Amino acid sequence: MTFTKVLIANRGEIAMRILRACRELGIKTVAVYSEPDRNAMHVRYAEEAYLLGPAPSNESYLRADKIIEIAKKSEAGAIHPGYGFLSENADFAQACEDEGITFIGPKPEAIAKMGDKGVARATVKAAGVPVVPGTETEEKLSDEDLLKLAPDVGFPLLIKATAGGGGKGMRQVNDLEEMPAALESARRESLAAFGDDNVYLEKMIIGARHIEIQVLGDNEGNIIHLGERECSIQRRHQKLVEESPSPFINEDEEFRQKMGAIAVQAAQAVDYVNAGTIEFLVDKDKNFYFLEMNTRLQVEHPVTEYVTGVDIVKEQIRIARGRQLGYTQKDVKMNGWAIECRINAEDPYNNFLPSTGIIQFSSLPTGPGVRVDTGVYLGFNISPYYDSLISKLIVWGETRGQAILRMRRALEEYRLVGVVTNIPFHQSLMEQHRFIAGNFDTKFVEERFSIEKAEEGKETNPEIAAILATLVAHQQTERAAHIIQRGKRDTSNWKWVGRWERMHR
Ligand code: MV4
Repeated sequence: MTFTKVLIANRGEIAMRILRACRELGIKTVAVYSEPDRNAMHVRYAEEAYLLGPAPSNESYLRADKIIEIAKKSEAGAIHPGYGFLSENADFAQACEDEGITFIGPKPEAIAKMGDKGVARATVKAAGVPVVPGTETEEKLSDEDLLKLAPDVGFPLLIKATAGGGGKGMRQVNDLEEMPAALESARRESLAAFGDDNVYLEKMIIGARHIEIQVLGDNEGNIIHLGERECSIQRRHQKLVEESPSPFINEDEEFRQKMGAIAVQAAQAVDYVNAGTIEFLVDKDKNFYFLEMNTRLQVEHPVTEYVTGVDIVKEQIRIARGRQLGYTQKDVKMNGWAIECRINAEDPYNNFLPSTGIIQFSSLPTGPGVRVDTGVYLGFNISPYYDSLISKLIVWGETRGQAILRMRRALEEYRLVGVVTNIPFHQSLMEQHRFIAGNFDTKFVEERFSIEKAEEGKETNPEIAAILATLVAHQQTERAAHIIQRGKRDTSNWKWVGRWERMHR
């Protein structure tokens, strides 16, 4: 269990994040890399680095065998998988265990159970966690079974891949007639993506938000939650902006603790150890349903770190070393507001087409309440082989309004030449009244927001900055004076935005 050297089986900003935690803890580090990453930041930062192979992931960062061999050769006692790649691969976690290497993450059994969405649903439901009504079996269901069950589930419904997650192999079905074709294409997509064509049905929850709860568990069975993250700002299942708290939950501490306790129950159902995330769909009436559990460190973990003060990566290492959690539930307090913008190498004016190129100039935002997690630097070549995430810009403010103003300032300071980024998208979003008002669901970016329209509007609505500033000042006064009672504050605060929204409809 104890180790003094960690191999980081990842690249980019998350490899850097983990390396930095190790450095602060006095843990020695081993990096692995693919050919195009030979000069990457994580390779330079680690004390040792080993080549895995050519660019494609299945010849490099997915090579479980090589990674374990390098860990043994370099005498790394533990492997941190980061996110993506091998992070949710139960066989890899098992292989580490078999070789006497600590996998910094949950047990293989927990990864496997949560990886099968049918098993995950059944397991958490049995533990008292609300799941979306739908088919309720761990058995394989034939088309015939599904056609029979569909009317009971009710329309519209969603066909989901058992092996899926993140929307792959998912189909919306509005009536029975659409079922056969949708089943066929969902199965085909799932087979191609996961080598498994098993599917199940869920009633479709309309107009829901995506809110997730961060959990931490140690080897003694203690599990706590670190509050929620709002992740509804996404496009094609790619999250773009995350925040904590959620504007939908903000002042409702009772609801937060209720969701948190349920998330802990879901984690307990699989004897969860280390950091994980329970995803929920939350409707307007605050009904919430378990969607899936991510059994890994997530991209958006920094917003939780900012508001709770917990270093999640250090906690992961502490847990993996067999120590007790450094916090009990009552130690966890949420303070202020954090927002993360994912800075991607993609063109927001051209259907978010990925862009590539060499970073010719880079100047990062700094100053109070600003954190940038990045894995690239001047001269680095953004290649098409991996995801398009260049960096994460995270800000903290006392209130949501302060955080938005700070994000606007930080986005303005951010300079990157050589590759097209989605920074203009984030700038437009931070000025959008529905975003400012916290009035959005998972369909917002795809159906209600267009950067082109937002920018057209900008010329005619130059007062947005002034309105935001007024709003923030108004919030500060209210906070100081305690005029508005707890729980009511949020709605009242945003009446300014509502007024402005009506003016410009
Ligand atoms: C849903 C849903 C509505 N009703 N399930 C998308 C990816 C996968 N994690 C689950 N997803 C959804 N499942 C029911 N029963 C809507 C979505 C969904 C969604 C969920 C989270 C974040 C963004 C989303 C975008 C579209 C659809």
